Amino acid sequence: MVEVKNFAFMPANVTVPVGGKVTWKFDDSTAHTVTADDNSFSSSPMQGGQTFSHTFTTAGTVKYHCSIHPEMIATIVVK
Ligand SMILES: [Cu+2]
Repeated sequence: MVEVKNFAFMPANVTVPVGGKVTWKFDDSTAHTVTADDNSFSSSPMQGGQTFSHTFTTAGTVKYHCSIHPEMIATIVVK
């Protein structure tokens, strides 16, 4: 579970096994997205109280950001 709060992804670095699912819980006063840097997946703009999940099926390092606030960056390591 990654919390999206105060214009940040917390924790910013998460490791999951191949096939692992990550859920983001949005808890901020403005909308954010979870968008892979390579655009392999993206949520729509999510308001506080909503969640978004993605299952990672390929090993590797996935960098992602918020498309509304590109300074919000974080990483998922799949192994
Ligand atoms: Cu944002």
